[in-house]
Amino acid sequence: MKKTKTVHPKETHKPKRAFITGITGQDGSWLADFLLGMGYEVHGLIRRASSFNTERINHIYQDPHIHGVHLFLHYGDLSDSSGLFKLLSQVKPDEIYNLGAQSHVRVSFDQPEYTGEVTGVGTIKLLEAMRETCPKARFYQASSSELYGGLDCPPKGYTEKSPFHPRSPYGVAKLYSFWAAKNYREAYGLHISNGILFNHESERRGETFVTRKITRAIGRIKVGLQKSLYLGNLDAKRDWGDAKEFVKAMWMMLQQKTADDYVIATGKTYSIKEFLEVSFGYAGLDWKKHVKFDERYLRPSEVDYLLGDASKAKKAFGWHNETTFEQLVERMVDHDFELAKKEKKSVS
Ligand code: NAP
Ligand code: G4F
Repeated sequence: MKKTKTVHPKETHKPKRAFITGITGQDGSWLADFLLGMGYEVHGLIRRASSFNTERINHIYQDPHIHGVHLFLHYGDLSDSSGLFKLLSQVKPDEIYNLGAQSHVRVSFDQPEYTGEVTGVGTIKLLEAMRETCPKARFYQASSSELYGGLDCPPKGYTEKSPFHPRSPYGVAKLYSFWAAKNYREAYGLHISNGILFNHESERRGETFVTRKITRAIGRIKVGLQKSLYLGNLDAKRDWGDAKEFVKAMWMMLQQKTADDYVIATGKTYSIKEFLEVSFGYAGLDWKKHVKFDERYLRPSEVDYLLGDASKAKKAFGWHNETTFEQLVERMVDHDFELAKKEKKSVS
């Protein structure tokens, strides 16, 4: 990838400070790994829960009593504006990454109002806190290809100029956040960028999203812990990339002199059926013998087709994906086979 002109934080005396909402999620955990590797001091917002929700970041967590710690976790919630305000005034970050969200599209139909509160209005709460307490910070908003809705896709994929037509309460909430971010950039001259990211997956993907649901099932079928896998619509197509590579694009956006909006995608699209063929095939299994249909996984309105064109990001800061679809699938299958073996051991 082309190098950006930014000075590497490790080369400066004072480390740059980042604040991440959603640090316990797939992207937040990869981004924290990446920023710590770049010498950043990382502050993450975590939700108080009655059970541990920090599994994805346990490997980088250090006891705060130890000298020289670079990762700090703070309790908070995107619905709690006074808490966000207090936190940002204490932390005074150089960069803010807003990744926190109720991010499941199917669930957003069951919890539309809650999704609107967190995934939509939560963003404006954070933007207001930034405007009041640290207006010089740079802000990344986790926008989504769900904004496009899968209709009238140009042959090379959706671009930053394509019209939006969200097809779920999640998409509608993300649309609100997209425009809130853009409006705060225009109205107040703040450095705020939207990353319009197409689907990105990894071995840290939540287990109810379709790719990880499939690779988890493959591992469990292989070791004899499961026989069938229940899925919904197998014909939808997604532009699936590697989450590890996608979080780097978030950082690259914030290193640009001027804030802007960028599509991040691989430019290739595959159906759920194709994902099943490649993943089950790699594991030496026939998906047709295991996959069953369950209508509860259908959505009242579906996004049938997603393909993204990331030419603008490539031209501006040299981002492009490297991991192929097959490499990503194989990495996830391998990981989840190992996980299933451990699971099997613990129950036998
Ligand atoms: P994820 O794994 O579902 O993580 C979501 C994160 O948000 C978790 O850390 C979660 O905390 C946190 N969160 C949920 N509700 C919150 C609240 N009320 N206050 C504060 N934090 C809250 O999602 P992801 O895949 O990492 O995606 C990161 C962001 O990118 C999300 O905004 C998502 O909508 C967006 N996005 C994702 C993709 C994709 O393909 N992955 C594509 C485009 C955009 P808990 O761990 O406590 O649940
Ligand atoms: O894996 P999914 O749930 O991801 P979806 O709906 O594309 O949303 C993800 O990507 C968005 C970016 O485009 C993000 F903004 C969002 O936060 C999230 O990360 O579903 C993918 C496809 C859908 O067409 C769905 O109908 O898989 C289909 N599918 C078929 N059976 C299923 C299932 N999806 C899930 N989750 N579970 C199933 O059993």
